[in-house]
Amino acid sequence: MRLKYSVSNWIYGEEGLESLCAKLKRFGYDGIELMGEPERYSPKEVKRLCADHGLEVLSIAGIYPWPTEERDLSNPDPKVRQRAVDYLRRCCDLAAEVGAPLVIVVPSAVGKTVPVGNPRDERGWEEAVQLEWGHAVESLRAAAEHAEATGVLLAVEPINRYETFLINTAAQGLRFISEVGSKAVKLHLDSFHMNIEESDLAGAIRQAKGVLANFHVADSNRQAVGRGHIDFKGLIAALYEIDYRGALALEPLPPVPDPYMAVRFSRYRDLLDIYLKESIERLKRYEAEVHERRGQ
Ligand code: LER
Ligand code: MN
Repeated sequence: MRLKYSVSNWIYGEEGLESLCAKLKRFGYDGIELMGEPERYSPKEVKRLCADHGLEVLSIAGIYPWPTEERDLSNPDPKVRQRAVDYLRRCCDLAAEVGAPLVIVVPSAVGKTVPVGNPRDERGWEEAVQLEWGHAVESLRAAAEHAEATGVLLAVEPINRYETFLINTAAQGLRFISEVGSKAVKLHLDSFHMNIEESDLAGAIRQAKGVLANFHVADSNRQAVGRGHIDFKGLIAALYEIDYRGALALEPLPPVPDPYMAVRFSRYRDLLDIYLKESIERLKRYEAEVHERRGQ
């Protein structure tokens, strides 16, 4: 078995799919992680462009920028949650139509570092976190019914404490998934966030055996693989150990605090190209070394 490599296209902001597909193929990627914007894409056109370039849509990246009244799965307001569940259902439809196996889910939203109401005391904080956790579990259960019906998985992404208050670690993600209790709900991990939150990155991967469905790659400083200090060879060895069958989706970003802001800056496009080229060269070399060592 060999890992598949893709790039999450939201990092390129408005860049069109045609030029992006050509670029990814040239760099040696197998596929694309498509931005979860169902109104923006014609599934037929996406499939045609990918087929023309010999690429697959390997995942859909749900987009949850805070503040939002549309995409917050844990929000205390039931109308906001309902719209977020509807959004996830539309993402599942998009995934099914373009042949992608999964949709990434961040409950609640990216950049929402305090629960709604911003409680200032310890008890108020605990209660608000528990409340939003429970709401997120219910929202995922509702979305999972549709995921199961469309044959798509939902992959929950823990992100670091500076981007969410709710799910930061693989262990929390696994607990959340078991509370949801649907076979369509799996785990997604991201090396950049893991480097901040996990004490043992390879150990977290091993803990997720059988549940890990997708994986984001950026180095410790969110730059190209090799420009920070993450041991990617060790991570690939752990992925081999758990017989991981998902993809490695590159998600490096320019040095700005809000990831969704970064994508509006066209001056970073060339830098991202360099990151993507460097990253795949290094990852494939590490994978070849792991492969050889395991005699596979
Ligand atoms: C945000 O930091 C991130 O890692 C994205 O993958 C959120 O879905
Ligand atoms: Mn990510």
